[in-house]
Amino acid sequence: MQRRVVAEPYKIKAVEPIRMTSRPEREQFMAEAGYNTFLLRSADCYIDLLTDSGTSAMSDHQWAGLMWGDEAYAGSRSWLNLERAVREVYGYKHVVPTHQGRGAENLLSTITIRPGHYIPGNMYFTTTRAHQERNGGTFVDVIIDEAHDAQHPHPFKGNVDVDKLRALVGRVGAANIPYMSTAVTVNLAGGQPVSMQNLREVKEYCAGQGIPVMYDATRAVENAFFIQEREPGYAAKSIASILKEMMSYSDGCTMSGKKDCLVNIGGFLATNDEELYTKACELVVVFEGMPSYGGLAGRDMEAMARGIYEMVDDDYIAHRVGQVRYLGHQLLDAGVPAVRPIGGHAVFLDARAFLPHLSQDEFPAQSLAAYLYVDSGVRAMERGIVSAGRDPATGHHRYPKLELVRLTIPRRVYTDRHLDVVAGSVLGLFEKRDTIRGLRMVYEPPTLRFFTARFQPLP
Ligand code: PLI
Repeated sequence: MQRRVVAEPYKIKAVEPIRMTSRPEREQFMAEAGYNTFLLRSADCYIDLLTDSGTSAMSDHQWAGLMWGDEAYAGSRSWLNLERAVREVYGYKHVVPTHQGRGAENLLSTITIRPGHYIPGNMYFTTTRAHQERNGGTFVDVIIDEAHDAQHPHPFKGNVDVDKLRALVGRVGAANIPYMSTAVTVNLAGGQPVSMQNLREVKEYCAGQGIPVMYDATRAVENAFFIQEREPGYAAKSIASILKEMMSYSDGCTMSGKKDCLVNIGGFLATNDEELYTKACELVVVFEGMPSYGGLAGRDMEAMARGIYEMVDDDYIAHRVGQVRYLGHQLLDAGVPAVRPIGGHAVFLDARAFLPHLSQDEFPAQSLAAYLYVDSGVRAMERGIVSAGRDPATGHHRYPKLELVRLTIPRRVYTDRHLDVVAGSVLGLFEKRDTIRGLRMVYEPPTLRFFTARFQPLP
């Protein structure tokens, strides 16, 4: 008898055609793009798993919200709806809208970080660290060691190691730490969650030291799902109530609405701190716009407000994470090395283990992503040495332990059948992995190099 399956908690109302290209075409496109998947045209990608950022399919209710958006320069109804949604669903007092997550990171970093400051965080994220460094700060990784081990099965691999945090405070002093930066979930660790217990402990410790806790809440709903699934005492609680409790152990957050909030653009800074809020309102007008639109059209704020209520639907989030897992387990079951446990937004191939014959200087993850595109038109993203960039102090490459290719699943966009195609292509490459060669970098921009760097194949 067939096992009961859980299908998508939505049906399809509009479709966007996609096109398969020929292998010679893809070889040419990849060469023209300098072996950097960021530089491909989307029309040339059959299944686009570059990112889950801004690539979600909006609901009919959100699309209706676009038409309903209030485009008034000041005091727009859509802004008030967004403010209310953030207050109700996340529980913060104050909201400052921004054009996307890095706009909020810019506000937070510019307001709080001074040269000589240290910012502890549970693994770096590219744009977050770039803003910390731009303001003279130094990022310090205080994630648990297990997070750097692709194969470790820890259920909450995003957890902060409170001893590492304590050691940093002992070394540099709490006065030199403007805030603790906690990401829920941790993107570059593989979309790994932080437990409620850890969030509570970190807040308790930081409160004792007078250090504010700021979340990167970009994928906090996915984190809430893992807490519901894995942490004792949470199985019967709703995603909405778990999210609220998570947020209660922070003083505020930066947010890229392009992920959890199911929109194509948008973000915000939220906080319970009056002084940070006042300063953010003063600064946002310089970079983004009035504190009542922050670089967003009224329709974008309306769509984000509606997305915020949709994202905490228990069926939606269970399906979303389940679909990522559906792909991940096909690969793991066939022996393909990927980060375990499978995270919330993506399957991360372990390029070190996949291509043990390549050194990290030969950019194994960058190369594997290029081969995958040429094989099947599937676009993935490097998350390894190229993304890690150079140490500003020494100018040398940073060598992250995790050398990964991210297969990122957009929300409500692809069917399981598309993911079967992806799995088939990865499995085919795994069978002939010995033939995969490395790359050399021929162009490198000074910051966030992964976006525009160019490569050539090694002989
Ligand atoms: O792309 P933004 O500026 O809306 O958000 C920046 C950002 C902040 N934090 C985290 C955890 C992110 O994942 C993030 C953006 N992520 C992208 C673009 C991604 O492809 O993962």
